[in-house]
Amino acid sequence: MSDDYFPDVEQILYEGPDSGNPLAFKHYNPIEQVEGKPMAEHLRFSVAYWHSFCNGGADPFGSETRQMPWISGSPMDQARNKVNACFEFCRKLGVSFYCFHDRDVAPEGDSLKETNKNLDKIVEMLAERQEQTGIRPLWGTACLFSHPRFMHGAATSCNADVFAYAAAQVAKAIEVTHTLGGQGYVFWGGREGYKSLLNTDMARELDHLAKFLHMAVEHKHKIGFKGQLYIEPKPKEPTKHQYDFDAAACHAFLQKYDLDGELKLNVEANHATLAGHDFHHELTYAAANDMLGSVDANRGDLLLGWDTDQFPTNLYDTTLAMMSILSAGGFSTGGLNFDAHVTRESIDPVDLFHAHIGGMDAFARGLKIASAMRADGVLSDFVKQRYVSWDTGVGADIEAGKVGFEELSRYMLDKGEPEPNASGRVEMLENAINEYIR
Ligand code: XLS
Ligand code: NI
Ligand code: NI
Repeated sequence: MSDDYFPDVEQILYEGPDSGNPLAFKHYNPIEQVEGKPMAEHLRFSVAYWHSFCNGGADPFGSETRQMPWISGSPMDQARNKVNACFEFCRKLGVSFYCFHDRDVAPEGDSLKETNKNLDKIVEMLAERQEQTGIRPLWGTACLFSHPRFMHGAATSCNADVFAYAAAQVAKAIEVTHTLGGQGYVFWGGREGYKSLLNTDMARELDHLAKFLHMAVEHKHKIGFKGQLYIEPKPKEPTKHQYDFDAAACHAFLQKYDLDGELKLNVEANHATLAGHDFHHELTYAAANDMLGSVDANRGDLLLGWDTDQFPTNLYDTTLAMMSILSAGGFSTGGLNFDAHVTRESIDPVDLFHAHIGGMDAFARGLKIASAMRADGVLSDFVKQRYVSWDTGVGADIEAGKVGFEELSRYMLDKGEPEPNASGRVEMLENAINEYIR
């Protein structure tokens, strides 16, 4: 196994909270049992190929700042180098999953045929490295937003040929994900939205998007791919309005088009905040509707209105996220994918390790804190008690569908006034959480 790109970094190990070694885990101990399962199985960390091995630090105001040592030679040489970099990195970090777009792993050729050939060659190499290491895709996806052909969108393009091109590309991307033993496949609607309503037939575009997803479902079953399909909500950027706005909008769309049995949600922290929600809200909404599939673990900057894709470091957020995930029964096919890149001023390959170690430790602590709170029933006992009026009497009758407006009118006319309300105790609960975040 090659040791070419991170020669100064050894295997990252768990050294415990007292360790002063920046290249060690202080909290993430993959084999430590939490609620009857090793941490590694709870968290199912994944490295994002695009951010870690393709992102040179360019932003809308400036060019790349990082000279990544694997970016050298022809486009196909670079693709091969990236495979080596990815597997060396994941192996040393101790992460079993990676996520990729088709165009992150292999370059476009002059025709779709040539592009598919490039992809096949690199997929062969990925499969070999997977065989040697046991590392595999958490999910695959297709890049339907970078090339100028997708300027009006892909499945929602006004150009039917672009829809057809996107269909061919996604068919191939699902096949490749299947070949690599991927656990899932994600649809992020890169440019599925609009810049201006003045030139947009919204109803027609939404119908087309649904048709596209139905075709993908059909193809998935045809080739025998058992992985989970996900849709990834995001409200804006690059378009001013993305159709997959948030978890609720996606759920409504999937229900309207009878797709909710086939797709779940891949919830991203930074997309939640862009939608004006917090991460906890999006996770809770998804879980409440049995739609929580996987998570893109990152963080935005609340003072910047865009998808900064920073690494998660906020313990309050990771604790509440793990609360939602544990209450929903944990991940099955999904996991925590670091859809995040190091900042533009972090230019050394070792920074990738610091970033991931921090994110993994932040989620490990979130997991332990959430689990301790669950064991003590900190929030759940209070919430249960808060709804106690629904467990018997009129509340139970309403939930069981035994009464209507007529019965309830009679009941209240008799009684006169409802039972007095109890305090919501928000501050007490906030304090309780802080007692556990140590
Ligand atoms: C972009 C999305 C993207 C998806 C995969 O904002 O987060 O990275 O996760 O296409
Ligand atoms: Ni994402
Ligand atoms: Ni994003």
